[in-house]
Formats: sequence, structure tokens, C-alpha cells
Amino acid sequence: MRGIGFAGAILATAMLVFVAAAVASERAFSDEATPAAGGVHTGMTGAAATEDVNVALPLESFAGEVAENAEALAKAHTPYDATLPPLQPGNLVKVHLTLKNMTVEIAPGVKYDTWSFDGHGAPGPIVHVRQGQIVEMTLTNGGTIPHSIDFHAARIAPNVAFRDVLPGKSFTFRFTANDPGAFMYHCGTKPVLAHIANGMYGAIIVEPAGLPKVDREYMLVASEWYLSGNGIDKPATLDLAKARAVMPDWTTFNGYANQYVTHPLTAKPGETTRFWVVAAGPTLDTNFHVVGAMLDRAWLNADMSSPPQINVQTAIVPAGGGGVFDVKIEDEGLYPFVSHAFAHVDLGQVGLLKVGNPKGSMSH
Ligand SMILES: [Cu+2]
Repeated sequence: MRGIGFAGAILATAMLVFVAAAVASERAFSDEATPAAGGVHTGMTGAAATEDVNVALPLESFAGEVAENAEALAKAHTPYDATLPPLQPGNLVKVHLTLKNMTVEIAPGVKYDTWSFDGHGAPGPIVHVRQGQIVEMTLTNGGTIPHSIDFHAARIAPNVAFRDVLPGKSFTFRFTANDPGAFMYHCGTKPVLAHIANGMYGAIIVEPAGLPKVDREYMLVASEWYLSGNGIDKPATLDLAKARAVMPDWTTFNGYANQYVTHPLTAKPGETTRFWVVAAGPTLDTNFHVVGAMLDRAWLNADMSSPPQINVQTAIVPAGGGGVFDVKIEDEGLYPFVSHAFAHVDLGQVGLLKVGNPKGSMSH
């Protein structure tokens, strides 16, 4: 018995040494990688990318780790303006996006070194056009590595329009927005998983004529984040191994966990609110649901060439896809909107629609 115990102790010690060594090598990698642009470089083959990331197991989660003064930070945070921007007149809409590396906050006190559009953080600016308008897209690469832009709303040869743009260079292409819906745009440079996970995405709304009029229109871009550290002492970068394993630390609407819980979207009793939803992923779908309400009109997959479904409880918005949902609420109250895959609520993909001025919900 004693012999077995001794052998067990040796084995346990050996395992501890192994784990410590693995952790140390992971730390060494991440310290080394941090000063570079996100620790993942473009233009690599899959095999080369594998060598350059954390492959230590088990993967470490930083889910739910926020700064000590999280509540004050959440209140001080300026929420991403979810209001759908207005349409522009004329046949031609010019959009100029600049790519930049930018440190943003994705949860209270949690910083992340993004690659992002327009120095804006993630998601990038929302583009809103009328069906049939011509979009002239100019992309300027203000980053440090090649990037590109892939507009899901465009029928266009990707090798031409979505090609890599070198740092310091610009590129312009045009397409006609003939297909209505809520579309994702994103950087399509390899490895795409890394470029999207680092924040290179946004949405373009192509609005068809003749939609039912509504009182409020909000844009929600859902996404998830895979962190190399908790982001509190120093900004986190991408942990590509966690992105491959689909082990997010945070899931968000418009790039910041729970921001519309602290700063609710608003409507009045009896009004209809239209949610334009795009799931940027990079990998997770969003199961859109409004607690205490129905999706009165639901254009699933953002197919706006067909009539909407009616009175839907929950609608899947696939990664890389969209959905458009009209919600009419009669009674004053606080109505959470969520991804009803509840792990995602836990990780931050939840907000509130504040209808009227319900008791006890005044912010001050
Ligand atoms: Cu990119």
C-alpha cells in the first residue's frame, strides 16, 4: 500500500511540474505576443497559425471577471448608440471605413486590443441604405497588417472587391444594394476567425420600400470574445485556441456586455419597436427573444423579399446572418431582450427595453 501511495505522490508531483511548465510557457508566449498586433498575424497558413497560439490545456476562462468598481464603470460607460442611423438621399451612398488597431472596453474594466473599423471599436459603423441604392465603399487600412472587407449585401467577385488592402493603402469598389435585409460585413483576410474575433465586423441594413412603419428602430450586432487574459490589468488579446474551441469569455450586443441593462433602450407603451439583428459571431448564433413579448413580425434570416412570420417566440439569427423583428408592447415595464441560449445571457448578451417609465427603474 505504502509503495502505491509513494508512486502516486511521485505521479502527482510530476503532473504538477508538467502543469506549471505548461502555464509558464503559455505566459511566456502571451507576454511575447502582446506587443504585436493582437498576437495573431495575417497571411499565415493554418499550420503556421497553430504554432503561434496558446495550445496549453486546459484553456483558461476569464468569464465574468470584471474590475472591482464594475458597477460604477458600467454606469460611466457610454453605450454604443443602437439607434438605426437615417437613410441618405440620392442614388449613391458613399461609405469610407478606416481600419485601426484600438483598445476598447468590452465589459466593465475589461479592455481588449481590437482590430476595428473607423477607430470605432466593434461593431464598426452601421451602414443603412435603401434597396436599389449604389454603395461606394472605400476602405483605408490604418492598421499594421493587411485587411479587407466582405460585404454580405453585395453580389460581387470576392477576389476583386474583397481583396487584401496593405497598411497605408485605400481601395474603392461599388455595388448595388439590390437584396433587402440585415447583413454582416467583416474583414475576410485569413485567418478570418482571428480577424472577426478581433473586432473586424459591422452591419449594413438594406431597407426595402413599403415596410410597415414602426416607432423605434434599433440595431443589435451580436458577437463573442475570446480573451488571452482577464483584460483588467492590461488589455487582453485574442486566444485563438479558445476561439477554435468556441469557449468565449464574453458575449455581447454591440460590443459591450450588458450595456443595455445599465442603459436600457426605450419605447413608449403601445409603440412598435423594430430590432435589426446581425450575429457577427465569429462562431455563435444568437437566439433572439424578448421576455414578456412576441416577435409580432419576424423576418427570419432577414429575408425581406418574403412576408414575415408572425407571433414568433424565439428566432435564430445565424452567425454571419441577420433577422428583423417587430415587437409591439402595450404595458409599461422592463422587457429583457436576450439570446435565449442562456450561457450567452450569463456571458453578457442581454439588454433591456424600458417601456414607459416603470416604477423602480429610474436610473436616479
Ligand atoms: Cu482584418
